Amino acid sequence: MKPSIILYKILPDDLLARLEQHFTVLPFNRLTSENRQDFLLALKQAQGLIGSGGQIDKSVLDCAPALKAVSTISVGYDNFDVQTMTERGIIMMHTPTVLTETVADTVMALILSTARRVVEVAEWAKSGQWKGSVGSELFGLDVHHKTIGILGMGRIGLALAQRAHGGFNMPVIYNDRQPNPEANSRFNARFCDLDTLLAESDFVCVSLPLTEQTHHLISDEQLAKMKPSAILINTGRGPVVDEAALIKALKQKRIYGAGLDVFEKEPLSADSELFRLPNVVALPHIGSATHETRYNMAACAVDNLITALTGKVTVNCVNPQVIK
Ligand code: 8YV
Repeated sequence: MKPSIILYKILPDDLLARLEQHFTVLPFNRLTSENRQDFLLALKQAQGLIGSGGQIDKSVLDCAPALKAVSTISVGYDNFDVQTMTERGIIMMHTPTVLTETVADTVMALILSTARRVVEVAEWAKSGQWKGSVGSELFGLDVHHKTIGILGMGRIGLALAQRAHGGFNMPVIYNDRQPNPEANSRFNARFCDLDTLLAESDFVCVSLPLTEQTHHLISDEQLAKMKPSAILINTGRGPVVDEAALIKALKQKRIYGAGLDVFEKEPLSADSELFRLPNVVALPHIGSATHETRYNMAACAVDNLITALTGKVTVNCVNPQVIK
């Protein structure tokens, strides 16, 4: 008999078929409060879990006595209780690498759209106000040759440094737990402490995962250290930035603007002030959302689950100590 797995995301037909070759698939399009009881019931027999979105915490894991592997269709795994999974010998897989370039493109899109006020000016033109050449009240800021400060020099940080250095002639500075020799040698990037990065950067780009250490890493004190002409970009995780502090800094024009793809609570409420501030570009968490990359992420997650339940895991495992 094939092992049972739960799928909580809609997959392209070919990927669903790939899963079905190996497993009996119990599908939930996505996890909602309405289907939670059915999901918890199905978990009793599931050996695998694959999807994205939803909180897989201890209360969920307690309902999953047969669970052996979890495969998230994302690089981030802050919504999983990995510690409990590790204690119980459950393998946690994720999808790094396949989305790196696409997310770095999204960061550049936010840098360009905030600095050059792309959304604001396009709306202005669309509303019929374009009667002659634009005046200085609609001018933006240059991007090329400005200093980019990257918080988190992982895969995405490196891909961003490549774009900024090679494409836009931007000096790159960065902060992380430790220096990244590849960033230094390939992009002449300079490792510095957080305070220096905040004080010197024209663009402060957050590319960090959410952990206890990164929660509200950017708050009042840090925003106060940024230049008034600087722009904050967050494509990592919303809670790394204290949103109330950011809104205050933006309203008081203590910083020039913000480009945000992630928020403390998603979906961001339509009432959020972030949607009303002209110096903010707020995207609905589209960092990896292209046809190609979302397909590649789903394919990677499917292969990850098949490997975790039927083969030998060598890559993409968050808690390799479980395998050893
Ligand atoms: C995903 C992400 O789009 O991979 C991540 O960690 O934040 C995004 O790429 C998101 O998790 C929805 O699948």
